[in-house]
Amino acid sequence: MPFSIDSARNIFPNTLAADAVPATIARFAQLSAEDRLALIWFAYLEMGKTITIAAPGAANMQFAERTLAEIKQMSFKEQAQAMCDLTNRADKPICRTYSTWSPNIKLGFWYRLGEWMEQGIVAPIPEGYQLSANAAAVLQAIRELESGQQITVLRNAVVDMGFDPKQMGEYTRVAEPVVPPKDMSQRTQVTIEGVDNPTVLSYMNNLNANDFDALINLFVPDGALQPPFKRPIVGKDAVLRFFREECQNLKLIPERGVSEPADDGYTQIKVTGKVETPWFGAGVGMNIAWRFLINPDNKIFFVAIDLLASPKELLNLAR
Ligand code: 45D
Repeated sequence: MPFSIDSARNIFPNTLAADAVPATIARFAQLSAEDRLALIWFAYLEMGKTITIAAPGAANMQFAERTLAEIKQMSFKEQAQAMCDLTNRADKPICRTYSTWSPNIKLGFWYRLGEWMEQGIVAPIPEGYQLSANAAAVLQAIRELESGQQITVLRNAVVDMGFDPKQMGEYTRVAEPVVPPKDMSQRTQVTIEGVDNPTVLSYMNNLNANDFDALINLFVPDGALQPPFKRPIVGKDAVLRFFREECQNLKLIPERGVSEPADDGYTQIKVTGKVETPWFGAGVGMNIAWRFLINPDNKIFFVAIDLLASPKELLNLAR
């Protein structure tokens, strides 16, 4: 039977993803807006003691500047309301603007608000704010996650704010400019213990070089990529857009893998290793698996990227 995207999702079913992440996010979503804001504030302060977040570059910030300037003008009461509106996904102009932004612009916006809250320019979380019992339990659950899972929860909270884009009709997406691919002389080549498939190696090397045009040519036209905890993104156009909007300056550090024949002349390949985001650099190495399904012409039909449950999973190459 030929592979479908749906059947491809089940290759290497023993892969243990960090289910604590979606579970924590679901609990977080049940809390009141005030609790959610305060909880992220406390989590962010605590994480800041052990991991350093890089200041967003000007390219990330330029599109948020006008909205940030508006917020700066507001009274504390209006600022607190605007932050609650964003959290509540209210139908307000600021929430609609926010929804047009790529994840990195949203993260840069909150990074700046966080600085301003600390400096007293933006309404702080009230001193002595008491989290509800549920919120305190969610904060405790976040404390117990490993750092790669913590930043995933935080990123998700930020990405999910703003008005629901599905209810916005036509709108122009706003993302930071795409940087040119790395010069050939600057590129590095990965090696993967147990895997020498040239498509997989090119995938890693092109993504590390921000060479998204070369990268997308490794896929079949109706190929798909499934990011951690997401549905597959299907088709070259959509996958390329995702690379350009969300995948700049990642560092993929694959370590080992296994390759074996699948039905119809396809090859299934699982690779495990680390990924670093430009926001935290080498400070946070996320434990990742890539599960590739490669067609007989050596093109990528499907690849899933999983955030792993624990470092132990890096050694799990069972089929
Ligand atoms: O609400 O092979 C305050 C793909 C107040 C591509 C705040 C990939 C309250 C293919 C604290 C100020 C991408 C899938 C808020 C590989 C409040 C591929 C602020 C994987 C919100 C490998 C909070 C890539 C702030 C991966 C400022 C797995 C929070 C990338 C900032 C993962 C949080 C990247 C930040 C992750 C989180 C990045 C900056 C998880 C960044 C997370």
